[in-house]
Amino acid sequence: MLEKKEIGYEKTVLIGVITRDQNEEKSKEYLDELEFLTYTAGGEVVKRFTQKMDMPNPKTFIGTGKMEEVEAFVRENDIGTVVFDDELSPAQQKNNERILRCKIIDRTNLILDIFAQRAQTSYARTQVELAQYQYLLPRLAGMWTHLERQRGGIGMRGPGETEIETDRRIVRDKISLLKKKLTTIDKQMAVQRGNRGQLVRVALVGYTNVGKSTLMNVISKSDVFAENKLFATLDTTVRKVVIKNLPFLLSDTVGFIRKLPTQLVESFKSTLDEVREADLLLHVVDISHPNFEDHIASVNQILDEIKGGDKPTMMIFNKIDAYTHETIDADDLVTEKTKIHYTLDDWKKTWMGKVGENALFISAINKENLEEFREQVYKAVREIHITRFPYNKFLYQEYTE
Ligand SMILES: Nc1nc2c(ncn2[C@@H]2O[C@H](COP(=O)(O)OP(=O)(O)OP(=O)(O)O)[C@@H](O)[C@H]2O)c(=O)[nH]1
Ligand SMILES: [Mg+2]
Repeated sequence: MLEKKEIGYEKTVLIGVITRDQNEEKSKEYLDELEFLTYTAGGEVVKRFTQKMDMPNPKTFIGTGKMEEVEAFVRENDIGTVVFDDELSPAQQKNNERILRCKIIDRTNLILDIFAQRAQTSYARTQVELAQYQYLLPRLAGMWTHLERQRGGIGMRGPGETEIETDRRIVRDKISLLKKKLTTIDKQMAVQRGNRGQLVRVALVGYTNVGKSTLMNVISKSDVFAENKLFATLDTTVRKVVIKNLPFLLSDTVGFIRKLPTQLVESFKSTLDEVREADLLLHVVDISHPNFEDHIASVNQILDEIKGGDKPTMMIFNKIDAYTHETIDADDLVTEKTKIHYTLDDWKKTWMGKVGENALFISAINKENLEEFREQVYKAVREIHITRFPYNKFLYQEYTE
């Protein structure tokens, strides 16, 4: 009889640093996110190592002493993968592989790997493949050896599985081929977008896992894959939504993340065109996440990068059902009130209040406040529609109660 094989999560160790601009708390937040990424890619985090330092060691990134500690742990616990939160130079990558004798990947690599795993359509696959080759090119010198690459698992999916003997030239050829392929698809996509007529276009944007697809599903009755993992959605879905009697197009697209690899932003250009060409953005935020303000900043930064930063935008604070805050006892006169103590009402008095009607607080799961959401989106879309088609009587008839 065949031995029953356990398909478990790959045992993984995380490595992060504490620096002058990245204090202990920040470092922990980053590692929390890295752990979620690792889990999404199929890894189980067994231990985290952090080191205080101001300059990374050019040879191994972390210091020699720390490296010995990690090595001992990797040996004793049969660790398959070590994930660094920061990008490693090709030399550091190579040295660390030699010392630790296991797979060494960094954040960028991990994100690319998740994208490779998640890419459904040939379009998304081509985009991810291009990004992976671009990541690979400067690192070819430090590549894993033949056997190691055949092991598979995290960080090993996508190109490279079959093309172990790649050299720079082959990779460069591959990159230009993929670029050509993408240009062809991009043209088709542009035509498709053009064919959608002149309906107002609204795009859901936001950090990964904030509930964009869930919201898309509840307001368009569609069935977009939503899951509590990062980057559940890679391909853009566009649905026609009608509120009252005003039709418009709503698109759900790839989520953003801090330090989204530039290779990915570039290769997902066309996917992101949906955002660039939208008339209105719905910036969805997971208000129950402790770092939601950082998330907003990362999303805004990426929007600026893809030149979508100056569009009319509504802020949709989602997951209000899951929002929690700490409380201060009435007789506690020492503890100072900080953001962790804010109630939703306190938050509404901060910068959020200044966003005015364009800030909405909802729960997509519990369908809380969706009526108000519809009403506000309706108003905003109507505004754009009327400006665009002052005389148009076909697409839009004035709604009367
Ligand atoms: N508690 C709570 N959970 C929610 C809410 N909306 C979505 N979720 C959950 O959040 C997780 C992520 O939801 P998705 O809709 O996949 O998020 P997304 O923004 O599309 O994520 P990506 O496609 O990965 O960028 C899922 O487990 C949802 O069930 C909400 O209002 N409240
Ligand atoms: Mg999604």
